[in-house]
Amino acid sequence: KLFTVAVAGATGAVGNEMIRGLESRNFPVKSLKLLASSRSVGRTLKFKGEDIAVEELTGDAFKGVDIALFSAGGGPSLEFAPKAAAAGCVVVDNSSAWRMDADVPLVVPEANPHAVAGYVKKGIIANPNCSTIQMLVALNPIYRKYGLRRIVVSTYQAVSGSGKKAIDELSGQTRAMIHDASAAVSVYPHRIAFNCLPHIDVFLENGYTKEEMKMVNETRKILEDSTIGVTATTVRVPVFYGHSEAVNVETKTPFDIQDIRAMLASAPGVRLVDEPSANVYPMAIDAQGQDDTLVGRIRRDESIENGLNLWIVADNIRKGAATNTIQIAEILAEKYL
Ligand code: A2P
Ligand code: 11C
Repeated sequence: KLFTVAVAGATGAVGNEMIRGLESRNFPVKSLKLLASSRSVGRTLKFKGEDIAVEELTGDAFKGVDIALFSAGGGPSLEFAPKAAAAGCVVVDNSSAWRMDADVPLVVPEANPHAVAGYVKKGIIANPNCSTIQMLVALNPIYRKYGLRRIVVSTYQAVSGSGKKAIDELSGQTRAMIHDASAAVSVYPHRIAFNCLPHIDVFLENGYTKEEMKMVNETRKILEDSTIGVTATTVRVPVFYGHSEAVNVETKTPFDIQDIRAMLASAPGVRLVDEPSANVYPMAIDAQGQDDTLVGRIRRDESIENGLNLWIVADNIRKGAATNTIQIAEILAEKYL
């Protein structure tokens, strides 16, 4: 069966990768609709060698569409996803707008594919935050076998997570600084070139950022386990693509470290990259442009019982956004529509 698919936010960093992913994964597309803001009307984008005109994202754009992949930001998702669903299409939304809605499934295909079935409630499925997705691709097998009491995560996140403007800002600032010129600051509150900002998304009343609380709340929802303790510090670093994470966990039951390695080596979506003696460990430059979640630096945390440390890296635009969204759409297409 072939499907009429729409990409909302098609001109953005994630939208572009969604179009490439539909093509490279050979998604059963009958026809593709590309939607963005009125600013982009008149542009064309390529899909399978053909030019497709960008149309404006409006409530009327979804007639006859079976599946809509949204990555146009939270505001447009809040407004247009229900309109798309009312028009009879299933929305897979990459924004944070719907993730914690009890009637919207939040899915990492490697961890909770069964949750896709819940799309019937609102016609919307949410794609988790990029930092949560890669962490759970790696932790899910450990959770299933040994349980998780607590997760302590620190992230090193690429600027592409903030969209195209931030990619331009890092390259512009880097160029300016190398030429001793002053670097314009606009996307972030401070210079990102040659700097680290312990600040992703907005600060909340509890002193955490929204990005940090997404990691806490989304993890519990996806694993369907509100007993897991999660605490996060999320940091923006001057990297273009690929989020890295230092993850410390405490399992519920004692684990065998060789078993953890063996499990991760065969876990879906994971590539074990862990030969420290040969300087082999996951790096953002190796994660970029591919779909695996790279896991390495696997070692026992000797300061507590049942403690484990890992270093987890993935392409935030691919597995962290576009690829995970398309994988959800693939489950929909194969099993439900
Ligand atoms: P446009 O290019 O027309 O502004 P990024 O995250 O890389 O900045 O991309 C954001 C994507 O979301 C772009 O495709 C952008 O379209 C789209 N977008 C942003 N705001 C809106 C809006 N209010 N209505 C429709 N599309 C939007
Ligand atoms: C970042 N994780 O790297 C963010 C981007 O909730 O979907 C995605 C924000 C979200 O800035």
